[in-house]
Formats: sequence, C-alpha cells, structure tokens
Amino acid sequence: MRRVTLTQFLIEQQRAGRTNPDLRLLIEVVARAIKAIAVNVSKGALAGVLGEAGTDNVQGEAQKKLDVIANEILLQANEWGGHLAAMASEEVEEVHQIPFDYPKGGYLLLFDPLDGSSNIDVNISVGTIFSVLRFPEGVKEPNEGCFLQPGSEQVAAGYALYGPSTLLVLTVGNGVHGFTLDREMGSFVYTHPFMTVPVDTQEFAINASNARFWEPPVQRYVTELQEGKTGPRGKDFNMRWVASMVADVHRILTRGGIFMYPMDEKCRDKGGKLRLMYEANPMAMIIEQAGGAATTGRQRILDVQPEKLHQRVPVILGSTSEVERVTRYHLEG
Ligand code: AFP
Repeated sequence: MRRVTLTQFLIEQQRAGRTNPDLRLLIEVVARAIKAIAVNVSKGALAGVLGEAGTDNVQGEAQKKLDVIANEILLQANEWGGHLAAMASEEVEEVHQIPFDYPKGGYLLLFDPLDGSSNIDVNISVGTIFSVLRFPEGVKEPNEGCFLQPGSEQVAAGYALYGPSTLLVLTVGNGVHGFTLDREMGSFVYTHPFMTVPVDTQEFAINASNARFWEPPVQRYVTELQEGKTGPRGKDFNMRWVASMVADVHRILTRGGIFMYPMDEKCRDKGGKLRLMYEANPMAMIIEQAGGAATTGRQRILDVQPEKLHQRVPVILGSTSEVERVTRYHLEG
C-alpha cells in the first residue's frame, strides 16, 4: 500500500487548489511542533515534565509544566516562518506578536497547547487544538480585534491527540483527514481519510457531576438518554467522559456520539466552560466538516461573533440528529 505522508497530502491539496504554500508551511510547522510536544508528553516522569508549573494562566487556572512547555514549543516553532501575522494561545493573555526580526505573513494562528492537562499526571490522553484565520487586510499592527472573527471564517482547524498513538486530525475545508505519527520515521502518515461522524449513536459525553447545575433542556435530554429502552428514546445509551475534549471528540469522530459542556449555573458568569476561539471553533469546524453539528444549545457555534479572545461558550457537538434534538429542547424552552 502506498504510504502518504502529511507533506505529500498537503502538496496534493495545494495542487488541487485547496491550500497555498503559506498555509501548507503553517500546517507543516504546527505538525512539527506537535511532534516535539508528543516527545515531551510521552517521556512523562522521565523528563521531569509532570506536575504544576507554579503559575496560573489567563483563565486563572493552575498551569502544568507541560502546558508551559507545549506553549513555548508552538510559539517558537511558528515565529520565524513568515506565514503568520500573530498568534494567540490559551496560556497567554495578550496577542503574541511576531518578533521584529522575522517577516510577517497573512495568517493568524490560535491554539490550546495542551488541552485536558489535568489528565497529564494520571497518564490519560491529552491533546493540542488549533485554528487558523486570515489576517484582515488593511490592518498594520495585529491586535485582539483582528482575531475576533466568527468560526465560519476559519481556513483550517485541527487537533493532535497524544494517546496510545499520536494522531493529527486536520481540515482545510475539504473534509476531515487523520494522520498517525510513525515515531521511528518521524513523519505523520495519512491513515484516516475523510473521517465522518457516524449518524447512529448510543453514546453521550457530559460531566454528570454538574447535573444539578444544568439548565432544564439539558436535564430533560440527559434524563431521556438515561431512561434508555424504558423511556421515549426506546434504546439504551452508554456514557463516556475522558475530561480531555480532544479525546472525547475523537471518539465521537470515530464511533459517533454527542459531547456536551453546556451552560450551567457554575459557569454562567463566565459564559460557559470551554473557550470559543481555540477549543469550540476548531472542533466545530472539524465536526461540521465530518457531517456532524455543533451548537451552543441556542446557536451554531461557527456563527458566534466573538467579543473577546479568551471568551467561553457552551458546547454541544457530535451526531447531527442528537445535537439537533438537544438544541430544539433549548429553543422550545
Ligand atoms: P484542562 O485542560 O484544564 O484539564 O481542561 C480540559 C477541558 O477544557 C476540556 O478538555 C474538557 O472537556 C473539560 O475541560 C473537562 O472539564 P471538567 O473537569 O469540568 O470535567
């Protein structure tokens, strides 16, 4: 069987007019950074990378050493190539400017360097999520305003899953494609062409410890799932919750299901739990490109007009019929 690497895949996408040299370079550089993060994640205690860094990020959450390392790897890898105008990271409050000695390019890169990092110390899968936007024309100095584009404007989105194998899942607006890292060769191999969210599902993912804080539509929906064969759905459902969004979303891409971090009374004052620009938007683009749906419960995620770089939103995504049902419950209520 012909082994297609990420590089070959991207060149073929470019020949077909779906990417250009700058976007190709951007994705290749992100993939290279992901390989470096994978090395650190897999070494764990041997490299002394577990545990707290002793600092808080912009969200006031304790940073893990690997949060800081992954962030540095992504920033440094992407500064010099000339393809970016600026970057934004979950771990950095302000826009990260490209240093003066490097040329600037036409794209903006946003990322959550290590999603699910509370799972690092217990050796459970974590991930990296990224989103690519165009740098608006006519703007001289990149600022926060340049980033405040709805998710529908993304030109590419992807994630890396550091699990038993390291996977890179990517969309440039032409379906969702998965690559597995061949550790010996050091290259990503095209292993999952045109991934689609299976339509039929019997699995849901939600942090059920928040049940008493949920809004009535989510209470209603989850209760119906739990009632299984004896309830209105007439079939049993199973529940999974990894608490690494990347791992939960990847499972849904592979075998279907619905993922919810809905609005609840605990996170209402923040607007939700997950971040719009570098968690919800890229995952929503991937899920839609794979034939699924993604809403806040009240609105398509990709239509949300961002107001702040580190804005949070409720997230409901996965198999279309399930997402539509729970969204309908919100709109009816
Ligand atoms: P951390 O990166 O702080 O571990 O947060 C992970 C996350 O943003 C997302 O990946 C999970 O789905 C969600 O939070 C888990 O939240 P709970 O800890 O409330 O279950």
